Amino acid sequence: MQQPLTLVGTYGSPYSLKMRAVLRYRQIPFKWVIQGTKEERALPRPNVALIPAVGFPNDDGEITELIVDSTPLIARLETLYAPRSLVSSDPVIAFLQLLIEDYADEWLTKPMYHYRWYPEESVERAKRMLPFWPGLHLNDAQLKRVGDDFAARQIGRRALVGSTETNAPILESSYIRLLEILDKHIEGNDFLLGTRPGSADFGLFGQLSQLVCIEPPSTRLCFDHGPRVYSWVNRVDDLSWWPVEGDAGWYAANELPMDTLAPLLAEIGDTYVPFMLANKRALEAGSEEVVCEIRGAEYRQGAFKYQGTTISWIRDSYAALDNPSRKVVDGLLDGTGCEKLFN
Ligand SMILES: N[C@@H](CCC(=O)N[C@@H](CS)C(=O)NCC(=O)O)C(=O)O
Repeated sequence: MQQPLTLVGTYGSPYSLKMRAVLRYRQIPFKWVIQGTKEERALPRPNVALIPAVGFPNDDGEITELIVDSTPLIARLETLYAPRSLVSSDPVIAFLQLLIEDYADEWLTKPMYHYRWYPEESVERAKRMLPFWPGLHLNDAQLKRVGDDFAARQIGRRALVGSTETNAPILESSYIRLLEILDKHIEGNDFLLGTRPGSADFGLFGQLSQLVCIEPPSTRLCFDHGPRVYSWVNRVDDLSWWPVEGDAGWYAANELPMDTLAPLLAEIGDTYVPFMLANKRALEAGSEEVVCEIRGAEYRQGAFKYQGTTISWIRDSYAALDNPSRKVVDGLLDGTGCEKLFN
């Protein structure tokens, strides 16, 4: 029998739930370990202090190292397990998966963090929820101390992610537009790019697992602007039952439902793209601040090194497309704003 992987994460971590949903869908055996428990402390430290962290067992079933970062982890799983792959053999579809996944991981995470740590209602709720995940038996005094400390630390990081008073309308309207776009898409489709899920679905799922299910203000918005998204999120959490045959189930590029995908690409082109480009420019210029225009409004935040790396993944994957596939991708992205990533 295959030795199970170990997945360290927690319920309030979008990337952890993304990773857990991938493992469930792919029917890869794993053991879920909640961050901050004694079971987690018995494991080796991961290469970077982040969750999710995945432990790959050696031949004796021992976990000797834990590795972080969901996108490369998903790619590593592709090399280890064949069934129920997240990657289409069509390079066009594979490229779109990566682009949409990165939008979710690097942009949608901003509204996610914002709705958790900006509205007073969310903060009060988070303080009474997050500490119990690792410490179910905390008493009331411990709950207060842990909740207050955690909230103070996370609120202190808000500006790093872009959750500031001036950016608030940009992040909030971007989340609402995404709900409306996804709601229409889900009305006619099971997943983003096929009748089977790919990394785009799991990336969106991760952030939405928090936005639509945990924080009260963003949950209310979901029912006002995209009620189908709520059930879709419930579903993607565990797709172990979803039937998949071989490589079947991906849309061909010429049968993509562009009536609902074009608005999604345009939304990505309006938000993620100007931010990612400005961030890259800031990093190259050695500037600490990113300033860009998003749908006519000024957006500011600190430069972020990691997103300088993920934009390179997208560019490399675009550069690796064969000529006919690149032409198809160019046709799909033309006029959405996403093409600016490659100019
Ligand atoms: N790019 C990483 C991001 C992981 C990440 O940012 N994890 C957050 C929790 S969702 C974290 O561990 N933050 C460090 C902390 O809270 O101390 C991935 O895709 O896995």
